[in-house]
Amino acid sequence: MLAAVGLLAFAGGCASQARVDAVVRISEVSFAPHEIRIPVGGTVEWRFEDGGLPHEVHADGVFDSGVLGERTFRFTFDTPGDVEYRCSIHPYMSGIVHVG
Ligand SMILES: [Cu+2]
Repeated sequence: MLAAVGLLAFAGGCASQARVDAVVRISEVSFAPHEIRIPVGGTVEWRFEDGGLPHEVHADGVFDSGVLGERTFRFTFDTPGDVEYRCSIHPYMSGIVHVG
């Protein structure tokens, strides 16, 4: 019951935000988890938690977070398919979103 009340309070506080279907943490120069699956229309949130080290999450022609230090970036995927993305600053950082 207490948990339900807490969840309602959280949802109320974020009423203007899209629901987040998956979270990817950016730390130690990598994306975790590397691979995620979301429904069509789902939103992914990337959390930049690498001590202020800048990263830029980028998928060609789909989205680009811009260079960020400690912030979050969200993107909503409206098209089914697989979207591979990388960090523009560290090209060996990569991840994939399976949509649908
Ligand atoms: Cu990076």
